[in-house]
Amino acid sequence: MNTNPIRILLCVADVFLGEPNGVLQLAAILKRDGHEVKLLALRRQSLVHELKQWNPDVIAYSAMSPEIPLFRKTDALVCTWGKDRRVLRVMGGAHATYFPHILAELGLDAICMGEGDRALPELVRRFAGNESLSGIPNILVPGDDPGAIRKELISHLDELPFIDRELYYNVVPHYRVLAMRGFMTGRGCPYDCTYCHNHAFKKLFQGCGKIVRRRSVGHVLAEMQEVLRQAPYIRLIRISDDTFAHIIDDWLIEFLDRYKRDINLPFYCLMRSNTLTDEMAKLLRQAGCISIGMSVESGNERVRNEILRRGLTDKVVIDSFANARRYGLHTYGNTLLALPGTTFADDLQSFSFTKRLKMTVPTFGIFSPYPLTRLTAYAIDIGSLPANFDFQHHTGRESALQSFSPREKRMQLNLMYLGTLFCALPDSFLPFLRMLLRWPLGSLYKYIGTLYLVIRSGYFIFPNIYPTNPLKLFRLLWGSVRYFTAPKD
Ligand code: B12
Ligand code: SF4
Repeated sequence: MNTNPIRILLCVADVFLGEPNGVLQLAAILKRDGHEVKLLALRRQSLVHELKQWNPDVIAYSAMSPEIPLFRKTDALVCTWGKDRRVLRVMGGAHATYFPHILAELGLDAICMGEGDRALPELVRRFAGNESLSGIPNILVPGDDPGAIRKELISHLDELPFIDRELYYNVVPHYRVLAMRGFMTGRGCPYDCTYCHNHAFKKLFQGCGKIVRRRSVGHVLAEMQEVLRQAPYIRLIRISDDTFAHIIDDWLIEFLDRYKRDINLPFYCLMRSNTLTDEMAKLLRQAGCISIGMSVESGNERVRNEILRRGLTDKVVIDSFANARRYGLHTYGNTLLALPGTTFADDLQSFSFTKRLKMTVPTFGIFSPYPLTRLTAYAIDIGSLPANFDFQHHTGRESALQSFSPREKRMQLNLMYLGTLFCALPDSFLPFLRMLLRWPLGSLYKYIGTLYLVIRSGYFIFPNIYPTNPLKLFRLLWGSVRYFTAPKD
């Protein structure tokens, strides 16, 4: 127990229908050390009010790259408020991990590259004791070389306390009625898809221990049981790992077996086509799985494997969705549009391929470049992005690539909004879709498409989790539509 409690304000840009695991994990650890912690969602709550009323000692930002403009404004307010105070300003999360220049750019006291579970409490301890902040693994302070700092991974995830969900419900009390809770059974992903952060993470933390780690089955189930005791109305468990069941091993067999026995609730998890064999689909179904997330990303085999490095033939993808259907698993998955090295014709091919898969809820997204990923480097190499591309200012939804014309960018956005709906319609509607794509009605399509997506996912992917009270239901649905359609900062 700490004798000198510190007040830590954990700031995220926003929260959505799922627990923000990273910050809730950090909160639980900091509280275990005796500190006071609050979570603030900047797009929903007043920072100024919180600063004045609560007077925090540590302002801890958790940021993704597109959120940086919002954090820049936030930090300016914090600096003004804190100019005569002793305040520690630290940033962690994906952006600080892959873009450490943010430390100097914002003049922060420290940033955290990678996992903060040990780093942040140690930083806070040293701040409280007026000790030097240098030399903490994963922490970069002014003057440090990002390539030279000591790095570490948490090897035994069971040593971490369960995440502090209450902080999340303090921010969004109306989400408490949702009959679904999310859990992570491990960290890391064994694959290297070029658009995702995982390969960059592996490179940064190579030699620091195992990247793909599991909690023990008992630890995960104990957390589920504790949450269910407090919220016995839960009807669905969401397993939030990047890829849940990548191999049928002893851990998975034990987990599925004990889950069925001790929890026995329907669950949703994220999968990858190569792992959803007939045997895997059957095992998941027997344990209670009712829906899975399984993305396609490109309908063109060459793009999927050469540009995205997914290592998935068309046949593997088609078979995996057939396996899901055979065992009654509803599927939710994303297909990326506007990829570097492709044309708008490839986007249309991706749409047609996705439609053929008969996915329950297919979604479409526009490729967005993030720092340190191979796909961003490729986009720069082929001249689709300038070498000095500013990740922190690309907050818009349309493609950042200069290889697409403004008209193509508009059609890609229209396809993103209308794709889910038209996948459910017969092929005879396709000429109508092509016509709609050309019209400048993106704002209208955005609302129609998002509403359809939210309702369809609610019905098939996350069933029975919404409140029956019409007012509460409306609030939740409208909240989702607003989250997806809100202008980016
Ligand atoms: C769940 C999730 C979300 C959720 C919740 C986000 C959240 N706050 O947790 C939601 C749906 C809100 C979300 C949204 C988006 N996401 Co997201 N998301 C994820 C995902 C899949 C899991 C996050 C997670 O729970 N990880 C597990 C926990 C344990 O790790 P963690 O969150 O990284 O936290 C640890 C460390 O980072 C660190 N840490 C984190 N914060 C802080 C703060 C401090 C002060 C310190 C010291 C340490 C620290 O300590 C934590 C514990 O070890 C990650 C991929 C991944 N596996 O991480 C992508 C990821 C973070 N998302 C990403 C992106 C791009 C987005 C979107 C921008 C996508 C989009 N185009 O709309 C949006 C943001 C929308 C917006 N606000 O504008 C990227 C970020 C890339 C980047 N360079 O920023 C990732 C890495 C996926 C990817 N593409 O590779 N996301
Ligand atoms: S399988 Fe998913 S989580 Fe893993 S590297 Fe590929 S995109 Fe990222």
